Amino acid sequence: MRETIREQFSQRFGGNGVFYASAGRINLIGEHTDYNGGFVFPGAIDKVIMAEIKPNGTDKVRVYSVDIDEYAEFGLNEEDAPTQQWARYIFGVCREVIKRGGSVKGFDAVFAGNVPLGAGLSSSAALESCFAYAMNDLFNDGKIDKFELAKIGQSTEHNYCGVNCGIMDQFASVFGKKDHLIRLDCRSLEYEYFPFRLDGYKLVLVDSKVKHELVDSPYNKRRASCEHVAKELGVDTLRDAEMEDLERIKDRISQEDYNRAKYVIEEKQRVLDVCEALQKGDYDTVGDRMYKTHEGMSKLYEVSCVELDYLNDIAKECGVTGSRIMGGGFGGCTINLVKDDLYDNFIATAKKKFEAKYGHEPRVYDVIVSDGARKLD
Ligand code: GAF
Repeated sequence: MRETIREQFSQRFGGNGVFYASAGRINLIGEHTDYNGGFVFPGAIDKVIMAEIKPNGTDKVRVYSVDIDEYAEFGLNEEDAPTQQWARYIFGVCREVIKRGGSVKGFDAVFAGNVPLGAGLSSSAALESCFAYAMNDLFNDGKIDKFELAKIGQSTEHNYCGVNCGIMDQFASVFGKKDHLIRLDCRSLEYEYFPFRLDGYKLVLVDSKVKHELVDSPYNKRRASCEHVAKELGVDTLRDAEMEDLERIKDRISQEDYNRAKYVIEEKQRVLDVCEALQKGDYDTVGDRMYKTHEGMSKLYEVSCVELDYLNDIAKECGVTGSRIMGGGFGGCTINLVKDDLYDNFIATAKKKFEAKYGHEPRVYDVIVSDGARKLD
């Protein structure tokens, strides 16, 4: 990847720039809890976006995406975002740095990546944090702290891409650390690194390669439901709600909103259970909570789809310790905790059965928990 970027950079812009990278993420548990002020348990992975960047002495940004084979350029004083979605992420990052009083000058960039798109591994957060990190290093003497870098990515999603996401993806991309998951309290942004080395188990992602259109922005609707229930309860976020509180207002809210809130309240506790179980090496409890999360995401939060439910059923049949849909939902991957000796059978069965039913094989990624945003030597 690096050679291709370098070749494209010197052909298009001449000379050499500095290399930066940032990573996609997994999340062991804690889905849709981030924007509810709850806990999440993600980590950065060994799938990255890499960029070569060089200041160009103008007020223009010129960028080429190797994977999409498209070029975009925009002025730093322009209000209008570029039309290409991928370029909007970079435009948004520049605007957000400037909005916070930081400095961005014109630059040339070429980037490429191997974070699968639309798989729920947060390629967009990887792109945002790669450029946020680079803007900080190149134009701000590294003075923007890592919390702010994550928030720059999150605000880019809110203000330039129409997704009212929480902080999890950008936080994991920026703070990711090799062989560690991050237990993040999304209300206070206090975090703790948990060593993550699986003994006798593998963590594998099975990508349905299905991406259901997010017509009407169901993600934002889920968030709105949660905020509505929190308001009815008189609390800031569902982090402050328990099941008894929800039961108390049951008659005042719709069944749908009740279900959404119930899922979030239960998920909050599951994250804490998994963190504790992981420290004890109690993989059965970790796995049990993963299956429960899947069920909640499917039946209560309704962000799964038939293909992912099917992958989850196959995992269960194959004796996989834990399996669940990962990320925002509506397609993408399941994350699976599998005993080493069951791995081959699980993968073969998942491929065969899924293809027989849906006409294509799912893609399989073994992931390694790795470092997040960084400058490369
Ligand atoms: C997406 C969002 F970007 C995250 O903030 C988070 O809400 C996640 O969905 C669900 O846990 O990845």
